[in-house]
Order: sequence, then C-alpha cells, then structure tokens
Amino acid sequence: MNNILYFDDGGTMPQLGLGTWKSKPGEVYDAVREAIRVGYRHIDCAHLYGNEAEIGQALKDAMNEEGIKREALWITSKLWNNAHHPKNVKPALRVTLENLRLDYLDLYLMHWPVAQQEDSIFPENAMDLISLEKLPLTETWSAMEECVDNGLTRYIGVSNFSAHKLSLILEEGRMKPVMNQIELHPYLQQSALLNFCKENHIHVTAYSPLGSVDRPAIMKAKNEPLLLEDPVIKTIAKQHHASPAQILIAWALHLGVAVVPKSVNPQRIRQNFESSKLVLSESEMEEITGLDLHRRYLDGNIWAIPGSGYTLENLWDE
Ligand code: 1BO
Repeated sequence: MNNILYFDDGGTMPQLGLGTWKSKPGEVYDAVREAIRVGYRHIDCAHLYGNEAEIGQALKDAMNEEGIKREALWITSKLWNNAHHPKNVKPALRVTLENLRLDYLDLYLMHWPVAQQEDSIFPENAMDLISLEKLPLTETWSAMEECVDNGLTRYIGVSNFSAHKLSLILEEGRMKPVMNQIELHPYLQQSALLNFCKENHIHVTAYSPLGSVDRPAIMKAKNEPLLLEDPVIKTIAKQHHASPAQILIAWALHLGVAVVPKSVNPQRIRQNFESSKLVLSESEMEEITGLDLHRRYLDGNIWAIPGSGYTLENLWDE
C-alpha cells in the first residue's frame, strides 16, 4: 500500500489527512505544524470550522521554515450551506483562500446537500433553509465548476451526498465530482454507496473515522455505542500492539478510501499517522465488516426542520 489515491487525469492525493473540525483556534496552529513535521501532507479544512486563518498561518510557516513546497501539500476545504447561491460560491472560495493564505485549493467540496439563507450559519427554523427545488444542487455545482475554470481549485467534489444526489450531478454537470466525503467507520460502512462511487470513479473520504466522540453535545444521542471501546477493535488493537484509533484508521486505508482523523494532541497526531504501517489480515478485515450497525454519529437531524422540506429520508435518500 502506498497510501496514495489516483484520479482519472493522473493526479494524486495522499490518502491519510489531518481532520480539523473542532480543532480550536489556539490549538490548530500547533496541530498542523506537528502534522506536517511528522509527514502528513493532506489537511482537511472547511469554512464552517472557523479556524482556516490559523491553519493558513501554520501552512505558511511550514512552507517557509521547513521548505515544504505548496505542490507537496493537499489542501481540501468546503463550501458552507449559506453560500450555495451561484453568485456566492466564488466569493466564498476566495475568503477561504485568503484565510488559508493560498492561491488555490487542491479540492473544494460542497459541504452538505443543504442550502441555507446567507445570514444563517445553522438553521434555527424552516425559514433559514432554502429548498433544493428553489436552489438546486446542480446550480451550486455549476458555480463550483467555474472555480476550477478560474484556477481557484484543482478539483471539486461533494460531501454527505447519496448515490441519488451524485447521479444528479453526474447527469447534469459539466465536470464530475472526484470525491464524496462521508461519515465512514465500522459502525457505518456504507458499502452500497462505496460501490456506486467506485463504479463512477469517485473517490471517498471517511470523516469521523474514530466515531467523533468530541462533537457538540447537541449532535449526540444518549447511550450511543462507542467505536473506540468496541471489543473487536480493542482485541485487534492488542494483537497489533496498536491503539483502537490506529486500527480504525488502518481499516479505512485498507478499504482504499481517504481518511481524515482529527487530533490536536501531538502524540496522537503521530500515532494516527503511523497507522499507515499496520497491515490488517483478511480475517481481521472480515471481523470488522461484521460490526456494521448502519449507525450515523452525524445523523443530519439539524437540517430536518419540519416545514423546511428537508427530512432525514430525503437527506440520505434511504
Ligand atoms: C455540521 C458538521 C460538519 C462536519 O464537517
């Protein structure tokens, strides 16, 4: 395994990246510097995370002080839901580039298949959401295509898209999405969606690969199963003298998807990176396959506001 993903045009992307959702300003600078020092070259960002300016400073300092070339880095960011209107897409990407202190991104993703009013960060009521009939995903996508034309990003993709929504883009878009970033871990293995993506040469990035234990309480259910405490994962970890987190990351790498574990702890940043050295046997992979619960930690219920037209059923198309 060389831990590289290949695109149809010959471009490549490092499979393992540093996630930055919930990495607080004041912490994320050191996390990114440490990650680059230990060998990460892929950093996963988003405007929503509110920390792109600090990440930008870390990238700039790493490039200046460690002689890392821009071309050696893979930087992903994401368009937030309140900038889906075509007139807002390029300006939103420009803000991200300014914050990240970059001339271009490697990958720009539509963060959710959900459109919100410009002044809404998270919807508080149905009026904050705009239905996809009024503002279709394909219109947002066309504006993202223009960002590639203008050299602001090398590739474009989506996040949290079902096979149905990917098909809409594949049918109507001029460019195809090269990536679908989705929640993916042993409790949510998404094999049908993975197969669809494979058939259509769309790569997948696994977010929340460790079960996102540190996400906001409002997004948590009571008594949810904890992936890092799973007895099968813990047993396999023991056999490899590894941590459960390392096994979860190695599992994703063996599946052939990109994976973006978040950490701001220097030791864990290093340990997570070293997961790429772990080789899981076929029987260990099979044991982990047996753990699927179709359990979403991020179930999307924040968008399913009655009267908005968004429901959990039409969000996930299942
Ligand atoms: C609303 C959650 C975003 C994670 O990428």
